[in-house]
Amino acid sequence: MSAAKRLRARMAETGLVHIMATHSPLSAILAEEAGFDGLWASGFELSALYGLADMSLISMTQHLEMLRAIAGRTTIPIVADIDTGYGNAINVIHAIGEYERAGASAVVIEDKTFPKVTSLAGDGRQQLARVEEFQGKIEAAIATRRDPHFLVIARTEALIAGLGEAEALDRAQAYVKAGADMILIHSKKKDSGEIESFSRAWTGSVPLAIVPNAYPDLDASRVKGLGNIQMMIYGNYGIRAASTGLKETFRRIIADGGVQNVHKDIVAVDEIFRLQKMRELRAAEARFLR
Ligand code: SPV
Ligand code: MG
Repeated sequence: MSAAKRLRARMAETGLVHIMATHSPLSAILAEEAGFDGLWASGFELSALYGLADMSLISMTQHLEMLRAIAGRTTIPIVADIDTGYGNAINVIHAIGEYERAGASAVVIEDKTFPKVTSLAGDGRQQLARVEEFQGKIEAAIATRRDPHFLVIARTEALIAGLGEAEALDRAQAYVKAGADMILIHSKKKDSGEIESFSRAWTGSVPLAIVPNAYPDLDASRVKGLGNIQMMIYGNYGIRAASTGLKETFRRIIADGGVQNVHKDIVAVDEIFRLQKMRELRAAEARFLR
């Protein structure tokens, strides 16, 4: 069974899948071990990993390379954040082939214009593509996928752009007409009212995905009560958690004038060896090195 088929099966079985943001194979391994249903190959996280803003500055090649490395070290499905699809519908055709071959089970394409600005920036320039143009991208993605289970998720940024619920609903319905398997509805409001209202108003034939970054109080039990939402993507929690750990540890080493205190509070080298599968490699050494 393909990972994409497993992702669909898990959604059908549980009604809500939990997808964790990753920026590296190590963060992806930890997410899989923690029990997430899938991984989000986040553009925001990878941009931040490079010390860059999420403004179409990293290339498709950089993102693909990381996704390939993540896929090589994990088994759970990967949802790829391909931003605007790296150009027009022709670029989308190219991207879908590459991402599917690299090991993605799903892509999320957003209806902004290239180059995009990250959605959560307070005064970000949020320019949307024409509906027909974006429908062409969705149709191109559907026509290109090899595995029929590979999910094409259309993300509307209508609420992010301040265009209101009616425009968001119209766009979402237009994207379903173009063949989208799911709609990702994004909001940067600090309370979840906008998302809850959209979810209640949604009468489309496909389920919704959300990224509760700006409105963290909307947890799984409340999401289940809303109906319609079948995927929660924890969009920037991997890189924020990593930054928290690094920042505090680095601060303490400077303050303490050495590592004599922090070493007890961070994972031991043996734990990193485990994550690196050192034991298996040592066994292979014993077996094959002569
Ligand atoms: C990402 O993680 O790259 C996302 C989610 O697209 S957000 O940054 O909230 O737009
Ligand atoms: Mg993104």
